[in-house]
Amino acid sequence: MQQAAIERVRLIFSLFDADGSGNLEPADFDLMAARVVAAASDSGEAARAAMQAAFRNYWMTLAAELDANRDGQITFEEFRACVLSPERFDAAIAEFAEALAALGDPDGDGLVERERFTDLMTAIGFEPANIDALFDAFGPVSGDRIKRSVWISGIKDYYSPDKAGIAGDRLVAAG
Ligand SMILES: [Ca+2]
Ligand SMILES: [Ca+2]
Repeated sequence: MQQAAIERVRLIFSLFDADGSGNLEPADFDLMAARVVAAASDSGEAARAAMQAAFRNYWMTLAAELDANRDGQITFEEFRACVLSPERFDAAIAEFAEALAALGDPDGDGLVERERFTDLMTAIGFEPANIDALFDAFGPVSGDRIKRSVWISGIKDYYSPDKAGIAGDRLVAAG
């Protein structure tokens, strides 16, 4: 287990606790889905619906796999067990990654502009300096854009317990 992976898990838990209750509940995912979709108001209806579905499925996967005491909430102690069997979350994370990156690419050219990336990542709750550092780490091409596929891979790496020294660690670094 990489310490970096624990730090990534800790950060994502704090952000997913969108209502600040200290635990994850369905309401957190509804709240965050609404925020993220609001940041992509010019994306198509299907892409926005796919993002909401991805958040819902992600919660249902977490609840099924991690809510050890079946109280309908996931504590941090329960959540951190996700690193023990990451393969159980691969499908939900892939759906989430594809839906998010699709919102970042409303014109469908396979590239995501920095401003759009920043809007979406801000909606999730990441810090501005960390968002910029991550975008730079993703290797922007001409026009200050990153490949949608690179972002998707980056999200999957972020949730991979065995990965260290990845672009996504920029999100954990103190701004
Ligand atoms: Ca909560
Ligand atoms: Ca629980």
